[in-house]
Amino acid sequence: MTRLISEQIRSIPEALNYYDDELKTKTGFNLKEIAAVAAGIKDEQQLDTKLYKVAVIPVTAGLGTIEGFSEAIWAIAGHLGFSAFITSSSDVSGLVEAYERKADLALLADDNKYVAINLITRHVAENDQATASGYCAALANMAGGLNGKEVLLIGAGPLGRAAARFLAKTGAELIIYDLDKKREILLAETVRTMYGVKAIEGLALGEALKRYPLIFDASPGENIIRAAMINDETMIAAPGIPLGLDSEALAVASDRLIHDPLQIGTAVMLLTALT
Ligand code: 2YJ
Repeated sequence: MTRLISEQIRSIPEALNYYDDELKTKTGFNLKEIAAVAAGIKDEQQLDTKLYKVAVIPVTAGLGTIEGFSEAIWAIAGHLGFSAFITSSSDVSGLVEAYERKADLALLADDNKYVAINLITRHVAENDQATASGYCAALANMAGGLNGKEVLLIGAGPLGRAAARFLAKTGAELIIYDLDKKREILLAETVRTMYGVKAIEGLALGEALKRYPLIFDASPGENIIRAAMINDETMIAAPGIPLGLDSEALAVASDRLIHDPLQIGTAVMLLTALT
């Protein structure tokens, strides 16, 4: 899993309203609405998020805290209406503080795992699953539904495997690509046998990109999607960090691209942990 860096997340708090507008234009739904769809919450208007206290706990384990990380996820929780605070201590003391201040939910991440924990019900929502389901909902809305459509899934790591499960549930047929051919074949087999959905493997990436305009990029590959491989029908859900599109491809697809480092995943985690 790629560790985020400050430059990727610094502007999140001030850009949340703008991001809502962008998501609404591209998918018809804002951040909270996409998260509600992904979390299976039918009537998002009825969900009074301000009743729930969210404690954001900085974690120093591994490579330490990332400047701006706690502030970014605190801002996302606040944007969804939650009563959020960042604990003044980190790690175990931060967890104690979360309980002492009667938090309902805790958000915390080390270098490998990012979770929302419902401190009352013990429900744990994990970032890969939440990100995959949120981006799947966003792509489905952008494309007017995925049932019976072919989706190219790039990346068969933890995020890609989670995405395959959510995409299969929409009724999409999958084309799986990974640099690691063993992982690619294994995921295609899983999709066919466990999810009962058509899945193709074995295509070259350039060929697959040219043939299939609906793309879920769950890979950490940089500049793997180039302008010559896509066109004005291409729609891309790209939770992978860094972004897979090079600058020319970005110019072609930016109006039909969903990509952010934390917002959709965090929003889905919070709403999922409530359910
Ligand atoms: O508390 C802190 O500031 C740090 N311990 C945060 C660590 C953040 N973790 C990561 O960047 C992981 N790779 C998970 C990110 C998930 C984004 N999809």
